[in-house]
Amino acid sequence: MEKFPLKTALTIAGSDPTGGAGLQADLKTFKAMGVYGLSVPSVLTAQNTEGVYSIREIPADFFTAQIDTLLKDIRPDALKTGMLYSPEIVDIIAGKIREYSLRNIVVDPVTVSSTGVMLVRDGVLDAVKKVLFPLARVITPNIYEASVLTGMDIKDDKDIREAMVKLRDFGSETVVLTGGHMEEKAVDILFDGNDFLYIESVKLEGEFHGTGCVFASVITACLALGHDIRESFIRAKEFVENAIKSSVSLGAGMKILNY
Ligand code: PXL
Repeated sequence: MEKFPLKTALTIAGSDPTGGAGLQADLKTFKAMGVYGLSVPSVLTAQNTEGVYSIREIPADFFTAQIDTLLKDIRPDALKTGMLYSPEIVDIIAGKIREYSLRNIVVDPVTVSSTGVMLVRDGVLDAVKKVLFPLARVITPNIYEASVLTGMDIKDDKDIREAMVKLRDFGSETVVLTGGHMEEKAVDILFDGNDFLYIESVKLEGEFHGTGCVFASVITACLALGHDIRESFIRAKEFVENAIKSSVSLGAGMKILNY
């Protein structure tokens, strides 16, 4: 019967049947963080630990019906977007964020799978940049996505800082850049418009599926719980590091984070 103080977070993302990434990973992460997970699939994938084999869109009218039906009833404390396959879906989400006055928006500009398959149609990243970034509290591009979004060739720390300033100029409150590497360290960086906060960890050997999704989901859950962005970032880094350390090989391909 308890309704409060349970916090809720909504993920709008692609379905990944392995549960390593996408909507299923987001839901698991919300649960692990003590937040109630809501979910609307934006696209379906046929995939296993070795790769993404096929993608099916959710028709725009049915996507809209899922969102409206849910949001007329429940207002989430935070919203994360992941794989969005068409520019049309991106526009619908931006409209619904305004219509329902949603807050604590985390935009993960998903572009390619960990196995190198394109997860978006042409024009999606541009649409995400133009209409979703200005509504976001946090955007979480990795280095590759940051290069595509800024048109920069990011080689060193100076480039990283320049790219993060450019990314924030697209309109989000903050930028978190994931997957940077310096010597033997894995580095994630938060830029809030004034300061850069670097968090380093030891680079762990292996190929892991879903690290970006889980990272952005922890941030989303933390925002739903009322933490500030800095605290949410620190917790996300720690959570993903631990989940990588206990990752498992369930299939023949990439390891899946376990938590
Ligand atoms: O990790 C990016 C990602 C996001 N969403 C879905 C995915 C993947 C990677 O494979 O399948 C549904």
